[in-house]
Amino acid sequence: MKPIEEVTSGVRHDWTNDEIADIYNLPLLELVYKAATIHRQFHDPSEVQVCSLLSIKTGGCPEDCAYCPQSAEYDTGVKVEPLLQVDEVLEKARNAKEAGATRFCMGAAWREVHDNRDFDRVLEMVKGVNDIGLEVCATLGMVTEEQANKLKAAGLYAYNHNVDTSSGYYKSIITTRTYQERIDTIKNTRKAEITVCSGGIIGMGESVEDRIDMLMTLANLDPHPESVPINALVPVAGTPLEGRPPVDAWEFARMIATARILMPKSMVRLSAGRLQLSKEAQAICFLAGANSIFAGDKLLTTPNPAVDEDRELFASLGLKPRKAFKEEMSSN
Ligand code: SAM
Ligand code: DTB
Ligand code: SF4
Repeated sequence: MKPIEEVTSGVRHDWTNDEIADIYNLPLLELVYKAATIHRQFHDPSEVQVCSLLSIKTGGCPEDCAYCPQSAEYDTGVKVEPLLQVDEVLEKARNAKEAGATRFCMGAAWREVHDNRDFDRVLEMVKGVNDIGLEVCATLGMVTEEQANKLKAAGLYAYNHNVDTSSGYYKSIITTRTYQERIDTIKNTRKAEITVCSGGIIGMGESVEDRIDMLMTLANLDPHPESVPINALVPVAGTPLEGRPPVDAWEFARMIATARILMPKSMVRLSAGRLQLSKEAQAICFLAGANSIFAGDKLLTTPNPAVDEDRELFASLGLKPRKAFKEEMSSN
């Protein structure tokens, strides 16, 4: 094994499985220390990006993602709703900005984008949110390069499309689209010069090997995704994963720390699952290099910590919200 200083120096896109496993399996405090050290080289450790999430089209999705309360395959009690109106979305965006968010992410329960009036409406939403002065992000399922170009022209800053898990475990979680299709969508958004937001979920019954494999996929994208959401499964009644035990906080911290070491310039987002984490566990994650969260009491359909609670947490830890549009797209 190479000394860790040698392994971790600079931004690399040629990580091997063994190198990542050696990092992931370091004694936890050693791992957190290394990650914190790298975090400080590339970021201001007192800054955390505050993102707001809004479901603009809820439920009734034709995909069968085993974790997802919005799949039409499962009876989860999520009400199917049509695409929101532009005005409604812009009002939520203004409220999010007032509450301190700098990035606004709009999610649609779609398998893919279709070139229809709904897409035109989403383009209007993107334009409107951008005009408000927020970093606009969207997660709409698969997109072609042409659709990505339209989103870029409307002012889209980032596109979220997660790889979710390892290529091997993926087939146990989703059967209605392939891993390669996910990678292709990421490439299409990259070609359109939209920043990439891509990460995954832990706690779905995957092995540590699967987690390492997923991190290798992300860390060997060139350039790295500018933002990497790490989600802990929110088990939802009615989905095939409803009975999964909660993710161990130390495992979550290991994922965050390893992602930070592998992708030193990227924003690492402590995403879904924060309600299952204590304040102390979240603090370890921030120390280990997490520098972005979703704020607001709802994610897309599931609950998230209240804004006031996060404000208190930031105050206790001496963290401050990061400004919008800060030095992304720079040789990740
Ligand atoms: N339909 C689009 C897609 O799948 O790309 C966009 C929305 S989808 C809800 C966005 C991401 O949310 C998924 O890729 C998954 O990583 C995450 N997600 C969905 N349900 C989740 C859950 N129960 N727990 C944790 N993460 C979840
Ligand atoms: C991401 O990685 N996590 C967010 C965002 N990207 C779109 C979504 C989390 C969804 C959690 C389940 C729900 O609220 O429906
Ligand atoms: Fe649909 Fe996205 Fe949920 Fe999969 S994760 S079922 S594609 S909304």
